[in-house]
Parts: sequence; structure tokens; C-alpha cells
Amino acid sequence: MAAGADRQQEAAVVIIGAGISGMCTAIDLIKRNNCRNFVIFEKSGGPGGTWRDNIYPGCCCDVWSHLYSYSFEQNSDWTREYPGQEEILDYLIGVAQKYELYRYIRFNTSVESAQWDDAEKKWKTAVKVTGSHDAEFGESYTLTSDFLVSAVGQLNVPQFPNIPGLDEFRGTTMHSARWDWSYNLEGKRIAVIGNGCSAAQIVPEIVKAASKLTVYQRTANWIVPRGDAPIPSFKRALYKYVPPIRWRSRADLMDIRESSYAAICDHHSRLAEMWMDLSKGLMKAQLPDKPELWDKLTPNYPVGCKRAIITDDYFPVFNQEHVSLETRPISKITEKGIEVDGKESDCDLIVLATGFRTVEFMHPIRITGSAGRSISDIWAKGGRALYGITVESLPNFGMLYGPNTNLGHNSIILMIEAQSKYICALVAEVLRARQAGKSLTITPKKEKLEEYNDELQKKLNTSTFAHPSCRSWYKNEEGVITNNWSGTVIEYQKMLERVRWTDYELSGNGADEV
Ligand code: N01
Repeated sequence: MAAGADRQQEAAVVIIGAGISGMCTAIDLIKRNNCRNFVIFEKSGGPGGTWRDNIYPGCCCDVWSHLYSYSFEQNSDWTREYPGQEEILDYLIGVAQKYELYRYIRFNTSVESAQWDDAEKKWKTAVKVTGSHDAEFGESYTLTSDFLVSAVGQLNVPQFPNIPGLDEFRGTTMHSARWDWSYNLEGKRIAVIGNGCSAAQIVPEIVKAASKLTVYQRTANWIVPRGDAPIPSFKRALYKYVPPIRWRSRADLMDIRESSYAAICDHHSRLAEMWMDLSKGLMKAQLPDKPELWDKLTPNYPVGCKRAIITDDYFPVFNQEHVSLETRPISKITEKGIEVDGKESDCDLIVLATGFRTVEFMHPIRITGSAGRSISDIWAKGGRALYGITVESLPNFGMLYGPNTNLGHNSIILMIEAQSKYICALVAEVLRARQAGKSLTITPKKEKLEEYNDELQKKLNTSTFAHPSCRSWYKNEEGVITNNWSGTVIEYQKMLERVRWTDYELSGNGADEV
């Protein structure tokens, strides 16, 4: 087909994104719904999502390996207590191969928009092919489906800081999530803007090659020890050949993580104090000769207000002579470097470890629901969804890792699996109606969504996430916490155990049979 031609196609389900979430739903559709009539659109050239995008030096996961896998595809072969990016990506590629997901994924295909057609009662997803992989379908085309699943994640669009002069810089600028390995770091003068989880992993690696490294910190972060270590081969054999040991270990790790929830959600708790004491103790032990840095590196907000960092390698970097910490605000970026208080510091490379556009879920995809309502209209006051999954005015639609489903304390895969099962229960009804030659649309009732969201926000507003002393990617500009879940993982899983159909407006001639 000629490039640029438009081609209509059909599928029962369209999934946007082939990361952990999209892959999980694809596998659930096959296993639970016996549905193979689905298409996954993936903007990049392979599966893996965030673990494909983030390839910066030192990239790894701060959740224990044995919690960072699908429950149905546990991995006995993790080589370390905390998995590195390459190992996670290999694991995900292995899962994609095992479940033969490649046949459903259209790589290098970016979703531009998705529009609900009220007359046809179907979604029309318009895509653009950015690579040559799927040239068969042309440069852009539209696919029609009964159900649409967004699995794009919360941390996929890099946030570039609004610092004057950023474009003037004549050296190299790199965002943490768009690392260019062809750039030779050896002997370079490096500036790192930001000190969140990404920076805390990058800095200890790139410092080894740099001739000079300056970290520009706007806000200090709570940092707690990691205690990473190789998993010995005898232990891996035990996990592989005696699965109950692996299951026990996974359950224990989950319990430990769940108990830390109390600390991050209640800053008055004894546990929160313990974490803060631990962090200060780690800093002093790792920087015994740098008391002048202690104040600068100690946060002025309670632990949990923003994401705590888990690492043993970050503080010690500041013992090195060629490393400095700059806490005064950046006034501008110049052709040669970074200016603070009227003084310019030259550098060769600026690393923007400045995070992601987190509060605009699904950005930049243009989503239009029933009666032509755009997602920006639906979410004018901030992203919200029933159970973080279904959205008003978007019939036959489900999100994974949507609004208010992020965690500060446990493995996100546990949340994703619960969402995927829930979405598959919705899809099952739509497909049952379709097979009977009928139609069914499922949309959350506005009053249920409001009730759910009011309750959720009430709880979040008393949590540490809402503490006014910190700025974080959990909140939008109005201070509404749009990203984080308000409870434990177990509470969330229980809430999603079954679909309460009274939450939904059901329409179409297949509605009576639900
Ligand atoms: O991004 P961030 P991240 N001028 O948003 C600073 C996950 N993750 O990529 O704190 C100056 O946390 C900003 O300063 P401030 C994890 O969920 C997981 O590090 O806003 N500075 C901050 O220091 C994490 O939470 C792993 O004052 C500016 C930094 O940039 C999430 O990803 C590993 C600025 C941004 O920190 C995001 O982490 C890595 C400006 N204009 C990431 N704008 C795992 O291990 C921003 N900053 C699983």
C-alpha cells in the first residue's frame, strides 16, 4: 500500500503501548478472554516501555527483583536483589516471546488520536507509522475497535525544564530518558540538573568518567539504603526448583513494602521518624568529612511527601574532589554553561534529570469521547478515573497505571495486574455482546466517579503526599494529587476483585444480559 494512504481495519481491542501494562493486558486477553483479536500499537521499535526508553548509565529498579515480575511469570534467574535495566528488558522480551506477543504488536506506530464514534459505537484509533517495520499499512491509517485500552504509563514523556537559555547551550544536552550512548563522557565537564531517582542512579556512574561534575539541586531528597547484592547461584536454583521458596520470598518482600506505606502516608508516625533518622544517619556515615553539605542534603519536608530515593551510592559521590553540589537557583543557561548568581560555570554536557510530564495522562494523544468531548475538557480539573481505570464520557475504555494509581512504596506491577484483570472483565461483556450480534457500551456513572474521587481525595489530603512543604510530580499545578493511590496495594486489589455493574451506565441491545 502506498505511503500516506488511509486504511481502515478492525479489531476487537486496541491496546496503546507494549510496556509492562500493555503486555499484561494482551496476555490476560489471551488467557482469560480467549481473545486474540487485538492489536497493540507501540511507538518504539520493541517491547518494554519505560525499560526500553530509560537506558541511562546506572539505570536500575529500586523495587526488589522478586517483586518486579508478573505474578504469573515469576523469574528465578534474577542475578541481583535489585534488577538492572538490561536484565528487566531481557525478562520482558522473554515474556513477549513466550506469549507470542510480537504477532500482535505494530512497532514504530504512534497513536495520534482515538475517537469514540457514537453512531457505530466503536473506537477509531488513528496512527502514524514512524519506521519501516509496518510499511504494509501505509504511513497513517485508522483502526476501528470495540474496546480501547491505554497502557502508556505515567512516566513516558520527558519534562524539559523551563530554564531561560536552554536552547542557547552550544555543548550537548541530554534528557535522562533519552540517553545517547554514542556520546563519550571521558574527561567531560558535566552538569546534572535534578536530583530525583534518575539523577541518583546516573550520577554515581558518570562521575567515574567526568573531569568535573556539578549537581544542581533545587530540593533535597530523602535517601535510604538499598543493600543491593548478587543473588548467589544456589539461591537461584532454590527459587527455580522449589517454587514455594520463591513464593514465600515474594510474599515476605511484599509485606515489608506494604508496611512502609504507613511511614509515607502518615508523617507523624514513628516509622516515618525512623526512616528520616535512617536517612540522616546514612548521609553522615557516608559523608563524615563534609558537614558543610549536611544541611543542604537534608530535606525540609517529611519523608513520603515526594518519592524517597533508595541508593547506597549517591552521597559518597560528594566525597570526590571533582564533584560539587550547587543549591542556589539556576538563573540561566548560556552558550557555554550554567549561570548561578551572575557567575557562569562552563560545561560540556548538561544532563536533564528533570523527570516527566506526569499529570497529563495519555499526552499527546488526542482522545475524544462520547458527544465529541475531548479529554482536555473531561479532565479540565485534573485527571481522574473510576478506580484509576474507567473515565466519564469514554465508553468501552480502560486505563492501566492511570490517575491515582501510582505507588510510593511498592511494586507497580501488582497494581497493573489488578487493573488488567478488571479491564478484561469489562472486555468480556463487550465481546460476549458482539459475538451475539448485539452491542454493549460501558461507561462509568458520573455520580459514582465523583463519589469515588471525593472519598479518594479526602484520604489523600490527610496523607503526607499533600503536605504543603514539598513540590512533587504526584500533584498538578493546583495542588490536586492526581497520580498517587491513597492506600495499600492489598486494599486496591480487594477493591478490584470484581466489577460492580451498578457503577456503570450500560447501553445497547446487549445491556440486559450483563
Ligand atoms: O524525575 P523527578 P526522575 N530547575 O521528577 C528537578 C521513577 N523512577 O526522573 O525536586 C531545577 O523525580 C526536580 O527538582 P524539584 C520514580 O517513580 C524510578 O528522577 O522539583 N530543577 C527534581 O530534582 C521517580 O519518582 C526508578 O525541586 C528541576 C528532578 O529535576 C520518577 O521515575 C528510577 C527543574 C526531577 O525529579 C521520576 O524520577 C528512576 C528546573 N526547572 C525513576 N525541573 C526506579 O528505580 C525539574 N527539576 C524504579
